[in-house]
Amino acid sequence: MKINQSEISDFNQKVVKDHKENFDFLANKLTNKGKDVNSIVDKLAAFQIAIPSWALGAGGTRFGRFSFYGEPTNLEQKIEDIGILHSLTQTAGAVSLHIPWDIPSDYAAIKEKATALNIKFDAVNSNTFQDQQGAAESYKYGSLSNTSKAVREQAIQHNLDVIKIGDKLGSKALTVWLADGSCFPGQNNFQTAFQNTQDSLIDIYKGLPDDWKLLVEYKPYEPNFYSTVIQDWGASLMLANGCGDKAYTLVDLGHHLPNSNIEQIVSILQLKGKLGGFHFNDSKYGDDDVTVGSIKPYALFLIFNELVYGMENNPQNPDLAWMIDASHNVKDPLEDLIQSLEAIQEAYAKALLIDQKALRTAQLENDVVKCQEILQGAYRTDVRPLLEKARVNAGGVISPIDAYRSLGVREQLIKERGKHTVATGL
Ligand SMILES: [Mn+2]
Repeated sequence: MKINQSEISDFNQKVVKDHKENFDFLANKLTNKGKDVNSIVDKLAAFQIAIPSWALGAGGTRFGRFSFYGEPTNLEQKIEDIGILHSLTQTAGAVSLHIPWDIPSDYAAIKEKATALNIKFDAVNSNTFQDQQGAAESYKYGSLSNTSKAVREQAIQHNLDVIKIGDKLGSKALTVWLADGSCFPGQNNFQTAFQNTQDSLIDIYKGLPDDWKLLVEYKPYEPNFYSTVIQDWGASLMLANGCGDKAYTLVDLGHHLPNSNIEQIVSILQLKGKLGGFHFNDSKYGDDDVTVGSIKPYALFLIFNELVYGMENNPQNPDLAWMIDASHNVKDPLEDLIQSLEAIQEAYAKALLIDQKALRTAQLENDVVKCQEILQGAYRTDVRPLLEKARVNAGGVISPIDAYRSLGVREQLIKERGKHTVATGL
C-alpha cells in the first residue's frame, strides 16, 4: 500500500486552521525572543532517522510474542511500511538492514523500490548472536571473541559478507553489536576475549571500503549476565581506536546501567570525534526498547542538548547514523514508530531552542540557577507546531497518528497481506 499526495492534502485540509493558529502563536513568541524560526523548521525537516528492518513487526520477549496482524513478510513489504511512515512524517527517510534476516533477493528491485519511496540505505547490521541454519560453527560461547579460531573466522567472514551486501545497496557503515560475554564468573578470560575481539574487528575493518565506517556498539549485560566483552563506551572506544580512523563508538540509549549520564558520554565522544551512531529507544529498568520519549523525555532532551552542541561545535566528529532501535510488544509497530519519530523531533526542537550564548555566560558566571532556567525554559516549550510545520513543508501530514488511523492503514495492510503474517526478526 502507498499513501498518495491527495490523501495527505485532504487530511491536512481538515486540521490546517488549528495548526496555523498554533504555529503563528509560537513563531511569534520565539521570534520575539530572537529565535530564527525558519532555520529551526528547516533543521527539523532535514533530520532523518533510519528505521531498522526488524522493527516493522511485533516484537516479543522470551515468554512469548503476540502478532500485530498484517505484518510485512518480506523485505519489499518492510520497505513499503517505511514508505508509509516516511510519507506521513517525512522523517523516516532511511532503512537499516539486519543481515541475514533481510538479505535482498533482487538488489535492483529493492533499490528501485526504496528510491521511489525516497528511502536511503543506512548502516547495515551483522548478526553473530544467533546460529544460522547449516552453519559449521556455533556462537553459543561467543563469536568474534571465541577461543576457537574457526568460530572467529566464521564470524569475521559473516561481517565481510554483510559489508558486501550493504555496498551493493549504497550503505556506508557496518554496525557490530556483539552478544559475546560470559554467564558465570571464571567462564571467560577477560583479556583473551577482549584481545580476540580486537583482532577480529581489525580483520573486518580491513575489508571496509574507504568511504565506510565501522560502528562498535556496546551493552553492559544481556544475553550474557555476568560479563559482556564490549560492556561500555570505554571498551568500544578502545576497540575503535585499535582499528583506525574509520571506526567509531555507537551509543544505544538502552545499553547503559541505570542512571548513567548518557549526555556526558555523547558529549565527550563528540569532542574526541569518535561518536559514529546513535540508537533511540527508552527504558525503565534495562534494555527495555520501548517507545522513544515514553519514560524519560527530559533525559532525551538533555542528550539532544549535547548532540546539538556537538553538531554545531565539533567538526572533528562525523555526521551520525541515527536509528530507532525499539521493539513493539503491545502496540501497532507503525504507530509506535510514529510516536518515536515524533519524540525524537520534539527533543531535537527543544534542544535547538536553548540559548547557547546565554547558557555559556551563565556557566562562566557560575550562575547555576540561571543555567537550569535556560535549559528548562526550552524544555517546557510546546514545540509541536514546529514539527507540524516541518512535516507540512516537506509534504507530510500535520498529525501522523490521526492520519494513520483515519486512512485506515493497518486495516488495508491486513486486507492486502492477511491477518496472521509474521515479520522476520526477534
Ligand atoms: Mn542498538
